[in-house]
Amino acid sequence: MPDSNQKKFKAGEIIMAQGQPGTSAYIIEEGRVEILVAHGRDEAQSFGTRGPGAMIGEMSLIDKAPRTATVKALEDCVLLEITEADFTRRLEAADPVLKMTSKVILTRYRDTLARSRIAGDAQNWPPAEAVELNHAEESRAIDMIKLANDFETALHNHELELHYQPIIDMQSGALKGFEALMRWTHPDKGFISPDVFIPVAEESGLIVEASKWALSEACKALRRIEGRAGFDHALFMSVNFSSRDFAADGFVEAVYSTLNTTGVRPENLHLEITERLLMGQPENARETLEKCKDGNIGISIDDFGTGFSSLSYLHHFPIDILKIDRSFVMNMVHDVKSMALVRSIITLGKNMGMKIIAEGVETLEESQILRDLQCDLAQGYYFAKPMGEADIIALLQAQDKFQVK
Ligand code: G
Ligand code: G
Ligand code: MN
Repeated sequence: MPDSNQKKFKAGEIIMAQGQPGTSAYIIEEGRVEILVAHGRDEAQSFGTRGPGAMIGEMSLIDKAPRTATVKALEDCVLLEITEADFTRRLEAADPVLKMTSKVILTRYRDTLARSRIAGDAQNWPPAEAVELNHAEESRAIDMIKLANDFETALHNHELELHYQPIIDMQSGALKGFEALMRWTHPDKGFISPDVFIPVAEESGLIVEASKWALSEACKALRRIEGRAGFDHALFMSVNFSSRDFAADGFVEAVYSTLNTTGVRPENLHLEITERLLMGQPENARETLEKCKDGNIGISIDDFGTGFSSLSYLHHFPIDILKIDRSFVMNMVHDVKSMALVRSIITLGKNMGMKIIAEGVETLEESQILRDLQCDLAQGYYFAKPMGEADIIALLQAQDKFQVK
């Protein structure tokens, strides 16, 4: 269904009539309209005119209550219709805080009009307080704002920590690098899963600051780990980034600056991003990735295969590594379709000159299968869970090889 239908009105036609129920707002594409408001039995008064780019009838987007004004076409008009259904669908997809705010503003606007009697006979509207409370109760906004505020405090109070999960070479069993994963221990609520706080951090925009911290911390940790375990510029660190990070000003410059100050070589940093990021802002992502690629930074696609994207995008971006989502790895032993997918991703990636990392390897059997399929690298609980820096150093001092077959 198209988002907005074009509607045409001839000069002199009434587009909406005061007192009638409304179900659409319009954006004026061409022409001018006049806004007329009548009080009781008095003759309608002009409230002014509106031209191209203006929106009319917006309050009906929240409810179907009566139009507060009559709008008449002064010239032939072309309008883009935004139906209540279009708006509701968009609002459902929006950040809960934005959603609640838009509803409250529109409700309060209507209430103000009613109280000032500008809009004439408005006795039938429910009191704004009741409607607004309803918006608040039905929305996730309150929980989200609280969690976002707590997350901001966490960032400044060092409640966030990084854990590092080893990534293993499937031929030699050698440890080649790590994925840095954010961990948050809330002072009252205890451990909070990244599946809960990462979306909140993304929606509030706090992820940008959190990612900067994670990048810098992960790079510093990599140098410390290498120093303590006797590796020199031999291991890589993979850091997760969200689309918010990519959209932020100066992202690439900040990454290079962190590499400079920490002494990590660009080829030993991998940016881990999702297919969704690439699909969501393809041109911006491409430019950003090209700039990273020019300096030899690695690019990995996380959760590969779950983004229901077309494969044609793969050659559009400078991608080095595909990470097979753990759902396929977990199911491949029992499910022929998952096995076929794992096999196809490995073949596809290799044919395109990429390396493959399998995620979520939990058993020796899975490791053996992946090795036979020529998968380059793997991570998962079978080899090692994500762990703190001290545990990683202890692990590396005790062993630098893992059993893969
Ligand atoms: O670590 P697991 O614990 O459950 O992580 C869940 C999800 O959160 C993973 O998909 C992981 O990529 C994401 N995640 C973990 N740490 C970070 C981070 O530092 N930045 C971003 N953007 N996502 C992260
Ligand atoms: O960004 P990504 O979705 O790749 O995040 C990796 C997530 O997978 C982390 O939450 C990590 O803790 C988790 N993980 C890593 N290895 C395993 C595994 O073997 N099994 C399962 N179930 N989860 C894993
Ligand atoms: Mn990841």
